Amino acid sequence: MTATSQSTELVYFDVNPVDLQTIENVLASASAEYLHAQVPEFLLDAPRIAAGLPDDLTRFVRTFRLNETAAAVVVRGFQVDDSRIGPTPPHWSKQADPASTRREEFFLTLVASLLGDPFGWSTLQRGNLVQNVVPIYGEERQQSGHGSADQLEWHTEDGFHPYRCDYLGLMGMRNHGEVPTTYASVAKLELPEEVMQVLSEPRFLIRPDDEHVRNARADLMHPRSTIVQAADAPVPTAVLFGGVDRPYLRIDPYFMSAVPGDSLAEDALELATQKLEAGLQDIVVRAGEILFIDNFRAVHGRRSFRAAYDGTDRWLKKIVVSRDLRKSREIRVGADSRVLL
Ligand SMILES: O=C(O)CCC(=O)C(=O)O
Ligand SMILES: [Fe+2]
Repeated sequence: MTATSQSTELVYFDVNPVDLQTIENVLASASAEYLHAQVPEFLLDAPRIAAGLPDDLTRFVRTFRLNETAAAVVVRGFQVDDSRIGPTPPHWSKQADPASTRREEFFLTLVASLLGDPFGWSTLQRGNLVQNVVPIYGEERQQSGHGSADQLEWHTEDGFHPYRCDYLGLMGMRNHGEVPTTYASVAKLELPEEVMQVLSEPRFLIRPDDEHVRNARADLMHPRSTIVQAADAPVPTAVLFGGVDRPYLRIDPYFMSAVPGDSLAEDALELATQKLEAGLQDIVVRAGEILFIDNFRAVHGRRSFRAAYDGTDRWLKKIVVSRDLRKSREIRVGADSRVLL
């Protein structure tokens, strides 16, 4: 069963009990055959395994990909056992027992593989394809998935980079406090023709966020990293691109400016920011739910919250997906590598 909302372009898919059993069977056989969701053999076989998922689920996700019928979708109904997944890790690298969320990661990765190729960044969580979004002590005010006290300002994921993801998946492990993810579709961007025109021209600079930059600068193996280049000398880009009737967007106001001296571009960016801000809505990703965001058609962020660091904090698993991994070949060590340098 699905429920659609035209105005927000957010569509829900509710997994029914029969389909849930089908999913459990698929995950049980995947668990028997593969060590975890990041081993190359599993990723290679993912399309075949995903073919065993319920037809209405695969059709729903494939329609999202091909027809761009929504800017975000939520798949809900999958169950996560709060006691079995273990405590919320105090740090992304410190999950007490990585195997405790193996089942959940298989499901997230399988559904993601219906959208394209999952990949990672060497500068984010050491290239992991499935990441932990958890609040980290001392990072409360960071603009990253590890902040809490400050809201995470809405953004295009890795908007500074030409090889940013087409889709971003967030799966709830635990979210007792119902801390919302924020979301706005590009459809909210109704602005006068001349403003849209300015936004469609390469008159804007987007810089990488601190986490990417810190790790890129520390990586002495790749001194000419595209991330360091984007930090030191960002190349002007357009906010809007793609179909003129239904454009895509690339925007991250917190790390962004108009090209210095271009006051028209500055005004246009301000107007676009206001429109998206006004259209921002909350989506609570609860345990077992997966929110997929079309990173070309929507922005997302997170509301602020108070972290307790007692093992019960909000915990999401995150995955990023490319429709065509080949285009990033110049910054991967091999054709078969899924990690962008
Ligand atoms: O925590 C969230 O809901 C969103 C986090 C986020 O934007 C990210 O990790 O890229
Ligand atoms: Fe994000």
